[in-house]
Amino acid sequence: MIENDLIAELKEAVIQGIPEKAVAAAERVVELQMDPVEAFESGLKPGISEVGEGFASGKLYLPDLVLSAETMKAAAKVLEAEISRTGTKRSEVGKVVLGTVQGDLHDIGKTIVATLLSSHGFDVIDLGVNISPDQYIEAVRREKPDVIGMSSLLTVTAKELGIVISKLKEQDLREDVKVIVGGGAVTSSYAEEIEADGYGQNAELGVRMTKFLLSVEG
Ligand code: B1M
Repeated sequence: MIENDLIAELKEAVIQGIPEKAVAAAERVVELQMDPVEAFESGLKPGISEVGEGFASGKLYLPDLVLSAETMKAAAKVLEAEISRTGTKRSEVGKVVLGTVQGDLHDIGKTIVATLLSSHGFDVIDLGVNISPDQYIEAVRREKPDVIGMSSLLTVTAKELGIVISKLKEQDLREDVKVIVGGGAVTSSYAEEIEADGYGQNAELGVRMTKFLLSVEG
């Protein structure tokens, strides 16, 4: 079946680090009107996970990781444009400030969460990567969001999530915003431990959690 072949091709392209191949497959996904989120989660993501495992076991090196990440980003851009194009066009249902925590430069997962939230009608302020607790606090004061979303991929940066929550409490801002956390370094039990309001194992579940916390239907 063409659809399964394309999913496999996306995965292979990321593993091999060939952006042209990944972009071509992503464009076919769009042409065939396949679900872009599904293509991201079932094609690109397992591809980059496999590369991550190769890196962890010493079979692959940092340049391999960089090349595969660039490949993934190139294809993700095509899918993200499609997610935005086909997204629900309606008045904003809530405001979300999003970022990857201090010390962490991984942005692929956070960006897909941002795209998906926007496509569901949320007003998303993407702060970027390496966001310090003070930057989150400033953004809460400035933007008055309903939700702060934080992503952490590194074990050493996961503690930053708790630090931001403590700072919110210190500054009497904790009651003003819901906090949702996600990323490879985070588990639901860790989210509970640091008293986040919600956890998203993937982008789709992150969006569902955001809607649930803000009582948004659909
Ligand atoms: Co990095 N890296 N990396 N890396 N890298 C990991 C995370 C690692 C697990 C790889 C490994 O060893 N197996 C490992 C961390 C180990 C650990 O701490 N336990 C690691 C390491 C060690 C490092 C460096 C230290 C390597 C070095 O320099 N020696 C370095 C650190 C740099 C830094 O951040 N300070 C580094 C660098 C890099 C690259 C720059 C090469 C590149 C990132 C490029 C970029 O993002 N622009 C990179 C990559 C690509 C990875 C892996 C292979 C893939 C990450 C990714 O994009 N995944 C990763 C291994 C892995 O994850 N399997 C690895 C795909 C993405 C869609 O998934 O981000 O989890 P994810 O997002 C998901 C969900 O988690 C969820 O939705 C998304 C969609 O499903 N989600 C949320 C994410 N955020 C959410 C927020 C929400 C809700 C859901 O609500 C707010």
